[in-house]
Amino acid sequence: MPFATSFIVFLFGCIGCQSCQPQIDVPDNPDNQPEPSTENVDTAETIDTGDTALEPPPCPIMEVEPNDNYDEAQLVFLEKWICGEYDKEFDLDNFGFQFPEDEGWLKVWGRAQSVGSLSDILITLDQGSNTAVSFAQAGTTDPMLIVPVTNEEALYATIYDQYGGYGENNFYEMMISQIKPPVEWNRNETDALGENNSPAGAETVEDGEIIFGTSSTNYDTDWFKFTVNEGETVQVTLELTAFSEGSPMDPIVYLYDDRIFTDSDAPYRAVRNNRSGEAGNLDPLLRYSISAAGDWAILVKNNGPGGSDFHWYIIDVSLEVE
Ligand SMILES: [Ca+2]
Ligand SMILES: [Ca+2]
Ligand SMILES: [Ca+2]
Ligand SMILES: [Ca+2]
Repeated sequence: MPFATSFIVFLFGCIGCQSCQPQIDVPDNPDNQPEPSTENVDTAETIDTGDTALEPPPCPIMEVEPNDNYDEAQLVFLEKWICGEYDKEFDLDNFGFQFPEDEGWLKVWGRAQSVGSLSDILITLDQGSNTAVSFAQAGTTDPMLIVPVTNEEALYATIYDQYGGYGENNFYEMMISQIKPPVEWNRNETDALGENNSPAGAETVEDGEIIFGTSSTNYDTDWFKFTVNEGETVQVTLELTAFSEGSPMDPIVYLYDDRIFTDSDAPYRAVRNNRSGEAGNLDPLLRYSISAAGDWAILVKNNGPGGSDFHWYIIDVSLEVE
């Protein structure tokens, strides 16, 4: 883990050093992907004293302005609270960091409403061509993103008040941390080249499969299929998990009968967008009873804007034969 090594060298090499110019090492750094600012980060309170009896300081990392674009992004560490404020209308606060392992899961969590701020905050996360945005979670306007990442390129988190509020009552706290995967699955979709982008390319699914997929572009469609035999009745249950576990995706799921394989305009038989009965949960649960023999198709796509490797979902497929 070359980055981890350099990170430690950087961390300890900089303690007490006022002239350090921390840089994120961006491989093949393209011109449109500037490195974070060389502004000094206040490391005074980021040193682990090993004294666990004391309450941790309320804010180990204070925002350093100017940080209004990626050129000026403030280099920050994972697992530390970052605190900042909006001192002008539409103040953009950018923070740059590197993921410490080859790949894993990242959580970016912002707090404003829940800590008494007047701001309604929004967080965007960028890495190379991947972009995600979070406006809110169920039950709070405070955003959270949980996404799979790699360490191939620098990551940037931008946090701002979506209505441009500013002043002493407009502040926020943000934590960026490495976490374990929020969900479990037992297979992946096959979509590197858009193989499943049409009913003709639908992937066969079986009862009990939990498929991990991404809505990798604005136009990505993920098709799956299964067969109902003559004389069978099948209780179909399709449970999507994405938004409720921090994905920026708003999944929608459709069920089609075998007409879709010969007629792209064939109507769907069922569709679900949100979880009925759970206000604010965008993850659908579709139940449908089938007694018509033949091939059936499932379509999963993003019902919201955008698409990237950050826009992940799992679909838990239950096909119960009665
Ligand atoms: Ca600010
Ligand atoms: Ca700023
Ligand atoms: Ca896909
Ligand atoms: Ca696809």
